[in-house]
Amino acid sequence: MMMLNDRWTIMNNSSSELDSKRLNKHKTCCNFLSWSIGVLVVIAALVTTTVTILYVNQYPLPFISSKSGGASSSPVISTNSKDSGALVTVSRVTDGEPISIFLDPNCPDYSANFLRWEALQSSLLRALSNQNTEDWPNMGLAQKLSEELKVLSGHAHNLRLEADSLKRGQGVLDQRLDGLQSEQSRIIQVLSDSHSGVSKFAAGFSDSLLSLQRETESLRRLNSDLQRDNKYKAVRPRDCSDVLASGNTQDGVYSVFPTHDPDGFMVYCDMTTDGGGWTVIQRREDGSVSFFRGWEAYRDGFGRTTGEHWLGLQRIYSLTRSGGYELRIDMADFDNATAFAHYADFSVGRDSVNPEEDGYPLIVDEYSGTAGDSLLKHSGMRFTTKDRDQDQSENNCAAYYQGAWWYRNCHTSNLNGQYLSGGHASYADGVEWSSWTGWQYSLRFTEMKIRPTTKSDS
Ligand SMILES: [Ca+2]
Repeated sequence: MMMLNDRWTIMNNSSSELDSKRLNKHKTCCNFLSWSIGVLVVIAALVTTTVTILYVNQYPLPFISSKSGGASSSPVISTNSKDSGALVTVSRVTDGEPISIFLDPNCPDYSANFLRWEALQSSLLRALSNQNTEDWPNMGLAQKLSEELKVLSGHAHNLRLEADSLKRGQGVLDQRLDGLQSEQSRIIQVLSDSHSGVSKFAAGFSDSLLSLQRETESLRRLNSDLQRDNKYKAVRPRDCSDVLASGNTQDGVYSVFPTHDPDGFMVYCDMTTDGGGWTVIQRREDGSVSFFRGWEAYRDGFGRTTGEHWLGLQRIYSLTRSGGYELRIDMADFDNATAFAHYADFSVGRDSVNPEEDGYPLIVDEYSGTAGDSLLKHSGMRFTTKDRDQDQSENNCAAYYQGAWWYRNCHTSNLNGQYLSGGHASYADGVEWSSWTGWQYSLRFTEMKIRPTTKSDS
C-alpha cells in the first residue's frame, strides 16, 4: 500500500516536470521520459513481483480481498473518463476526491504498458463488480416485494372501496330502520287508541246486551205466566175438570197432575153427569174386585180404573188438600133405581202435616141430593182398615163390617163393604147407604166423584 501511494506521488511529480519543460526541451523529453518509464517499469516489476509473492503467500491485499477492507473504503477505478480528460481515474468513495492519471496517447511505444494497466484495471473492476453482483438477489427480492406491495396496495384500495360502499349501505339501512321504528311506534299508538275505543264500545255493547237480556227474561217470564194460565190446564190437567176444560167431553181414563203430585196418575173422568168434569175416586158395579183390604191398599189405591176401583187416600189427599172440592155420590139398586148425594165441601187430610200418620181425616159438608145424607156423621173421622183401627169403637169397625171407611162408632154408610148384591140377612156389612136403602141392602152401583166447587156454582 505504501509502495503504491509512493509510486503515484512520483508519477505526479514527473508529470509536473513534463508540463514545465514541454516547450523548451521537446527532444530531451522523450529520452528523459523513456528513462523515467524504464525506472517505473522496473519499480512496477518489483511491485508486481512483491504483490505476486504476497498473493501467492495469501497475504490479505486491500484491493483484491475487499471483504476484509469493507465496501466503504473500496476505491472506484474508471477508464477513459471524458469529463476529466484522463486516461485513468481512481477515486475513493469516502473521500470523493478523484485521483486522475493523464497519459499521452501519442506515445505508441507505451501502448503495451497501457494494455497491461488496463488488464490490471479490468481485473480490479471485475473484482469490485463481483462484490456488487452479490446484491442482485436482494434487488430481485426488492422488485418482487415492490410488485407484492403494488398488488397489496391494489387490494387495500379495493377493500377501502368496499368499506366505503358498506358504510353507505349501512347508512341506508340505518335510515330504513329509523323509518320502520317510527312506523312501528305509530302503529302501536293507533292500536292503543283503537283498543281503548273498542273497549268502550264493548263495554257499551255489553251493557246493552245485559239490559236486553233482562228484557228478554222478563218477557219470557210474562209469556210463561200467560201460557200457564191459558194452556197449563190442557197440557197438564190437575183433574178431570181441567181435562173437560181443554175440550175432552168423553167419559174415560185420563192422566191428571195434581199440583202436589206432579208425577200424576190415571183417573176415570165422568164428563156427562151434572155438567161433567168429575174425577172418580171410587166405583162399585159388579163385585169383581175385593174391597176388604188393608191399609196400604187403601192408601195407594187398587182395582181397574175402568171398573171397580179405589183411587187411593194419598191421591185423594193430593187432589183435595187445598180445599175447594165438592163430592157427588151416584147410586143404583138392582131395581134400576138411582139416587145421588152431593156435598159441596169435601176434602181428605186438608189440615194434616202428615196425612198418613193423621189417618186421612174426612171433611164433608153441605149435603144435597136424592139419596139422603149418610156421610155427614163421618166428617172429622180418620180412615180405618181391618189392619188399622182408628175409629171410636171398642172394636175394629172395618173388621166388624167387612169394609174400610171413615168409621166413627161404626157407620151410617159402608160403600166399601161386601158386594152382597141387594138385600142380605147380615147386618150392615154390605154396600150400604142407610138413608136410601137401610142397613141390609147392598147396592148394585156406587160411584164417588169430586171436582172443584167453582164448577158446581156455575
Ligand atoms: Ca176401634
